[in-house]
Amino acid sequence: MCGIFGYVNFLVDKSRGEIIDNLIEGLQRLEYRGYDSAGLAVDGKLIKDGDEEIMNNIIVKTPGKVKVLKQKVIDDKINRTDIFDNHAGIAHTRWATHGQPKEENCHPHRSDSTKGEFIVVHNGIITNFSALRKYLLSKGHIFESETDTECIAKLFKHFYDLNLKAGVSPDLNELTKQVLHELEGSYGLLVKSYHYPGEVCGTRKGSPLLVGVKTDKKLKVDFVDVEFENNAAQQQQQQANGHSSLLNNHSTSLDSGFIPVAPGEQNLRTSQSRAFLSEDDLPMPVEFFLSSDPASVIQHTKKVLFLEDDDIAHIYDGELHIHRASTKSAGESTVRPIQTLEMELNEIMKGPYKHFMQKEIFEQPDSTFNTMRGRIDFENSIVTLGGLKAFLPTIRRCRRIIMIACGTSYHSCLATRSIFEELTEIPVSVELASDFLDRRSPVFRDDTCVFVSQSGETADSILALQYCLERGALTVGIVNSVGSSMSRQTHCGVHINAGPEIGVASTKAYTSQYIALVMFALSLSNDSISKTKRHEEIIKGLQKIPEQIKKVLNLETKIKKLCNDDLNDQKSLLLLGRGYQFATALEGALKIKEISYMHSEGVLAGELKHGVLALVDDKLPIIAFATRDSLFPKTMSAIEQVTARDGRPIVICNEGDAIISNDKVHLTLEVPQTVDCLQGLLNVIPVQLISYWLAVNRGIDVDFPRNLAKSVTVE
Ligand code: G6Q
Ligand code: GLU
Repeated sequence: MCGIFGYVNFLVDKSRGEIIDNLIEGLQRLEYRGYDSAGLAVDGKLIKDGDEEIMNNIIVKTPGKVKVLKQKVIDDKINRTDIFDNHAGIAHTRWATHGQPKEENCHPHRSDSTKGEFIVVHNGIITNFSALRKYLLSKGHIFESETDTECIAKLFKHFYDLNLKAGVSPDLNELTKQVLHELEGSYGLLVKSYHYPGEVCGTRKGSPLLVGVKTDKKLKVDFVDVEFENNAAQQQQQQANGHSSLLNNHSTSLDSGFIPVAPGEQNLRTSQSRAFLSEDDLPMPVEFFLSSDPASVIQHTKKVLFLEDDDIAHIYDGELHIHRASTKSAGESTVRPIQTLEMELNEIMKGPYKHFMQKEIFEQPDSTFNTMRGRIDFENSIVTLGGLKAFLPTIRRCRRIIMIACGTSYHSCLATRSIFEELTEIPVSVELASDFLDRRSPVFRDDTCVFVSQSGETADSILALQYCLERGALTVGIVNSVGSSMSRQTHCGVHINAGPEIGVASTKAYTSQYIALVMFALSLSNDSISKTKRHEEIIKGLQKIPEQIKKVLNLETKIKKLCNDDLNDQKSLLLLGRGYQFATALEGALKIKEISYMHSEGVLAGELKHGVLALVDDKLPIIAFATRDSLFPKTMSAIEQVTARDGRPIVICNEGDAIISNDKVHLTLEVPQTVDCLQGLLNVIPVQLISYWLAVNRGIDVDFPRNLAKSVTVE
């Protein structure tokens, strides 16, 4: 989990300063993905190396956030004025998996400390790195870091040298294929090398990567052909020699067993990249941006191409070529579309807010509206979800629905499970993706598996998705990020349209996922006459939600004071809820602990008496959700149990509800009333604000809480 960013200019003059600024700005927009270290690599100047002239590299890297890197670039007095009309720069913001955030572990990593022939940035985990490292050490490579990534850089040099020894000067794309053949695990990675000036290769497996394209002129076609390898002969040769991988073959016989790039491949520079030629079929000025997230390229271009797993994007001479690391299988797409992003730059700017999290909390009247826009006909009480329509009959016939997600997204499933079951009369189970996989839970062809994710890239959820696909189940994605792995790999689904969520603590995605799931349940049951009244009630309720959220947001001043006066110095906090509000309690507790680092626990009110009550005294702060629904009397009895032990709960109740004599309640936070199954959409807002203000009061960098990252692309 991290952000990678690359920038290539061709026939567009750029100074080194401008190139570095592009890389740093790109990293800043990716920082939410990982922020323990940052680094970049750009070209230096031509130096003599024996008879040869080579371009040396400038690598700047440092633990800390991108602003520390920015300062380091200034402190290191990197020359900004040299001009390049063709250049490839790469950059990285890290969330460490192997090796602490120390300078030597920061990316980029290099193949060797003398010349830095190959330079790599990587997102993900190489699971066989220990074996590769051992092998490469035995071949004389000297490691400079504790990371798994470094073995990738070393492998590039290793294979490059082996090819040269065999008399072949390999193409960067072919070399990348040889390296990928050795890697196990997940990666999004970029490589540059002075052997290939102005070129970059980017590839992915399990971690996101896309290419943004900026040209003055219109592209000739809005797709790029996939260049499949015609490697039958080479494969046969490999099989004959038993060359499956270095590690299977790491005896001394390696060098003799090594198969260099096939001679024909070295000059395989056919111009199949039709999109990038001008009218007269000559290359045109172009800039390419490689990134983990479209939000970081939007300020430059809206034209992007999302890479698939095993794609290798090879950029050189102003062209983008897509190759495959694996051989072609039947039915595989032969093109990658260049899409136009709908996102606007202001959606990823903080505007007047101090933090993205605050902005996203306050965006909820709009984001919830956008989730419903064009999908609900409020006048006739009809819900239409275009991405699901064709699949509804199959889903209605399914044996059960399994909702699978992690963290906040899991809570949105819990929050809507009951209304799903009530409306569809199909049994619904809700699973944490990691636990679901650990159990190897049985899944069948007549199951419908619903995957809920903001990023659409969460490794646990993607693995669970692959598991369900392999077992033939129908898969549905409820996803925010358009173009993400999950939205592409599921059979059908709904984009929640909440807009980019950048704060690590998920807020607006939760309320939009919640609404998308309710709309899903409504459309599954829209032909049921017995449910008509309930449908109408829920749809009327949904219509009012954006305005009601606005009202709840007015509680901010009261909440700020509560945090300042009463909660700031506390060590622990309980949240009590039952029925629909149990999910709200869990979500509130997650928000509070991840952002303010205060221990907090969501407790099912009915479970209080089975143990948790022992914690209650006159000091422990407790937040209880006591809005009106059928379980209200039971929630009240839980509150009585608390007050009888001198507890003074903070109660979230409906407007004007004098539910308990004032001296027993510490404070009430009143929210408008809505339909029972939607009440959680309003009740969660005060706890989002509590977590935000607790964190601000404690001086925590709200958008970048320690040890976390927005998109968890590692298992
Ligand atoms: C919560 C976090 C986190 C998130 C999960 C799942 O504030 O953002 O719990 O919900 O990591 O992420 P996705 O929704 O992107 O799959
Ligand atoms: N595994 C690599 C490391 O620890 C990459 C981590 C990341 O994705 O940021 O350096």
